[in-house]
This record gives sequence, structure tokens and C-alpha cells, in this order.
Amino acid sequence: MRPFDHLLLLSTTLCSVVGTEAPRPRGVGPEFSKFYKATDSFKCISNPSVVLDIAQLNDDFCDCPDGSDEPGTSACSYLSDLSPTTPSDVSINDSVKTLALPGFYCKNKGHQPSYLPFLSVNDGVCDYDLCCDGSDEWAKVGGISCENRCKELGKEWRKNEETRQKTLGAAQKKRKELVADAARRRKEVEDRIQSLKTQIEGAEIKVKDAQATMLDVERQERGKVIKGPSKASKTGVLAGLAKERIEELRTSLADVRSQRDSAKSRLVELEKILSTFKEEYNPNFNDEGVKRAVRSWEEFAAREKPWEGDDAHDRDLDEISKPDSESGAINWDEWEKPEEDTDVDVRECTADSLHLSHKLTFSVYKIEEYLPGPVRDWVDKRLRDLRLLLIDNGILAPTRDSSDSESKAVTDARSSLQAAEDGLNDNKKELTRHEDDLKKDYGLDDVFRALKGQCVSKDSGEYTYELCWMEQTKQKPKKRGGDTGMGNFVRFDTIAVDDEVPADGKGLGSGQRVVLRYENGQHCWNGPNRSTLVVLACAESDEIWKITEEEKCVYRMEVGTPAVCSSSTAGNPASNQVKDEL
Ligand code: MAN
Repeated sequence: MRPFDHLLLLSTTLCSVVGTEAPRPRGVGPEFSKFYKATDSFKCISNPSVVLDIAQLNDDFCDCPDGSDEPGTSACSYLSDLSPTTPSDVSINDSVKTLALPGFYCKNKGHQPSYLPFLSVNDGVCDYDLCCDGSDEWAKVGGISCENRCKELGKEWRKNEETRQKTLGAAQKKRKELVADAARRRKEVEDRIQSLKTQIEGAEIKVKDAQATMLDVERQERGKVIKGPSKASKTGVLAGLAKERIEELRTSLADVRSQRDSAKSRLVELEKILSTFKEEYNPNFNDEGVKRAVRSWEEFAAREKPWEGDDAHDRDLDEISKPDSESGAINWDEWEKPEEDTDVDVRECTADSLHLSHKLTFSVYKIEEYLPGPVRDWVDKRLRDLRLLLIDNGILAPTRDSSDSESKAVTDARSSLQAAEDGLNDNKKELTRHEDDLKKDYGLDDVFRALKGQCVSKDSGEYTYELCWMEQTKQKPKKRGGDTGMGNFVRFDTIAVDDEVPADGKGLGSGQRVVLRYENGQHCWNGPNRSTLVVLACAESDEIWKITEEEKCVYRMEVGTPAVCSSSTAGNPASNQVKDEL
């Protein structure tokens, strides 16, 4: 416990009274002086029916069931609800045995007044942390004498207090900035929601329009008359034929080359045989046939140069023999792909498309050519409408593209519709995300909205630990290996703590503290999913003070942050902010 901390309030409210009060019995604090005004008798505070002689006050014998007759001794220090009933209690119905006084009152002039537990009164120990004036050892038990150290301790305390107040001031200022930042962010989300709602309205209209266009284009498409392959599709057909032809030639070339190569090796071999024959035959034998053969060979050898390959030509042949997809010489796909269908002249609508038995051309419509432009357009439109009407009523079969593939107009309409629907869905998803975000608990005054996603880390042992506000906690090995998730933020909570605060102020202190619970982290071998309890205390800046693994894979971080430096609204999980911080 930090000495004096809980007495700050007491000191401010009592100091003014102290000067005007009549002398009080030893150990009585100013707020209880009213019970000790009588000069001849004393009524126990919680049991006023018990009236004692004034001499029984502070006589080191516990007479009152609530111990109020011994404010300056330890005689009643044993009292509690569980204390056995004493002979003096017997007559009292419902006697209150809980101590009526908070402890032995130390005036601590020059410092802060304080109450010391009765058990420490005259125990032979100077309790300077609570009783700097040494008044607790007034009986000088064992010859002990506690000097008054209030001047020195009070000075030190005031100095520290000043620093703490400054730090607290700075921390509270930072919190205000965080709250303002959080409000800005909330406003941004709210504004975004508004604009998304407008965007969604627009996107819905776009989708409707795209749907209507799609239906219309499809309908128009059904009503289209095909008059045979267009110029563009003729190119495609030609490209297909050319591709086939080239493939044939390429295969033949490869065959011819392999035949040539085999003939070449046979020729080389035969030339070798003949030249050996010429070297080795016996000219002294008068064999006319042999001589003729040698002569012919000599003539052949003189006339024909030995076979020499042409490497460059062969390389060219290699290149030509490669498929076009590999050599990139011609991109057949580009040529074969049908280009945009040109619209079709209804006047040349054939009987095929009308499902009539005879091949009949409506060349009669060419009469329009004699009409003026606007009239011709009007007639054209009427003809189209008539055709659609016939199709819609099942009188005429809808026209199919000869390849049965979708026309560019339909593809375009379909992609526009898809794009409009995608845009609408994206907007809706984003809207839901922002609306959910606004409903989310970001702590008192929404303050953690400003910190969301920011991370703080600290080295501890073989790991660096990381805390990302409202997101996740991680354990990162310093040497090698991946990060380990120690939990994802789930909610705020509060817990009671009772810790010493070190001289640097980086500790939780005592009281209710806001905590962030991070759960469902990486699974622990032979254990639970990792989780982290992040306990917060007020500090000037975000800092992880301490990390412990309380049990296997259950971690606790003690963290300082300005976000919890003041309190106002009650009821919010994060509203139990620190009142006795710093
Ligand atoms: C790792 C770390 C430790 C944890 C063990 C459990 O070494 O995450 O914190 O205790 O795994 O196996």
C-alpha cells in the first residue's frame, strides 16, 4: 500500500478543523471528536447503551464491543465480528463488535495525518510510513523512542507529490487529446456512412438501369437477323484455313528434312566405300568392270563436290518448324477471334431465320431505299419492332448467332451489370463494417478508438511482446521462429488490484483497474488457446511495464496509458477509471 495515499482527501477536509478542536483523547481523529466531548462519562459509539466512566477511556482495557473506548491503545485491536462475546457484551442485544474507529490517529504535523492499525500501537516499532510523528510508540515499550520525522518526510512527499501532479496533469491532457482524436475518427466514420448511403442509392439505380439495359440488349439480340458471315468473320475463317495449311506445310517440311538427312548419311557412307575401293583395287588385274567402275567414280568425284551442310539454312528451317505459339510469328487467336458483330440488315432477313421452309429474301423491303432518310429509319424501326413482337409472342423463333456465342453487345451489357452489382455490394459491405464499428465498445469516451491499431512492445526474456490496442497481442522470438498470437481483443473489463507502486510510478497501485481481455490466440501445445489480460493504469505515455505468464499460455501485461487517466461516466465497462492513480 502506498502510505498516505488514501488520506489525501482526509487531510484536506480535516486540517482546517484541527486548529479549532478541543483537545481529543489520544488516537481520536477530528471527525470522531464529537463522541468524546463529555468529561465524566463515555458512551460506546456503536453501542451507546454501554456507558463507561471517563477513566475507562484509553485504560488499555477493551470495554466497548466496538473498541471505541480504546482509541489510543491496542487493547481492542483483536475485535471483529467473529470475536467471542465478552461478559460486558452479554447484556447488550445485537452488540456491534466491529471496530468503530479506522485506527490510531497520527496527527503527523508537517505531513499528512493518517490512521495506523491499532495492532501497531506500542508494538515497539516506529511505523514512519503511516505515523511519521512517532506518536504510535507513546508508551516507549522496551525503551523505544520514535523521533518525529514528519518535517523531512513531509518535504519529500510534497516534492514527489508535485511531480506526480505534474505528470498526472500531462497525462490527463494527453487523454483529452486522445478523446478529441477519437471523436474526430467517429465523425469520419459517421460521415462515411452518410456518403455510403447516398452512394448506395446511386448504385442501386445503376444496377436497375444495367438490368434493364441487359434485358433490352438480350431482347434486341434475339430479334437480330443473321445474314451470313460478316467481313470480320470471313477473316476469321480465312485465318483458320491459313493456320491449318501452314501446319500441313510445317509437318511436310519436317518429313522432307528427315528424309534428306537420312539420304545424306547414306551418300556419305557410299562415297567412303567407293573411295576405299578406288584406293584398294588391284590395277594389274585386267577386270574391265572394275576399271569402269573406278573411272566412273573418279569422274563423279571430280564433278561433284563432297556434301557440305549449310548450318545457317538448317537453323532457319528449325525456326520455321517451330509452332507459331512458340515462335510468336503469328498470333492466330487474334485473327481467328470474331470481331464485333456488325449489325444486321433486317431487309435481308432470310427464311432460315424465320423458320420458313423456303429460302426467301425480303428484298421487297429494299423499297425503303427510295424513301427519304428519316422515313427510312422509321420504317426500319417498325420492322424491328414487328419482328420482336413476333418473337415475344412465339410466332417467330429467336435468332441465334451461327457460332452460338454471345455477342459483344450482350457481353458488354453483362459486364456493366456485373460492375454495377459489384460496386453496390462493395458499398453495402463497407457500410455494414462502419455501422458495426460504431456499435463497438471503445471504452469510456470512445477513447480507445484513437489508439486502435497502434502497438507498443517490450523485450522480456527470449521474446519481444507486442500489444496492439483493440486488435491482438503477440510474442515474437528474438532469435528465430515466427510470431505467436497471444489473443485477439474481445472486451473491456475491470479487476481489483493492490500493488506497490515503484519509485518511477510504473505500477498498477491499488483499486479498480480497466482491463482489456485478449482471447483465442494460438493454441498452446497440451494447453489452452493463448490469452492475455492487459491491466491498465494511468501514465503519461503508452508503455508495457511488465509481462508475466501466470500459467501456461495465460499471460498478463501491466500497461501504462493516458487513456485511463480520468473518470466520469459510470456504467461503461471501461468507466471504472482510476481515481486514486498517480
Ligand atoms: C512457447 C511460448 C511460451 C509457452 C510455450 C508453451 O514456448 O509461447 O510462452 O509457455 O510455448 O508450450
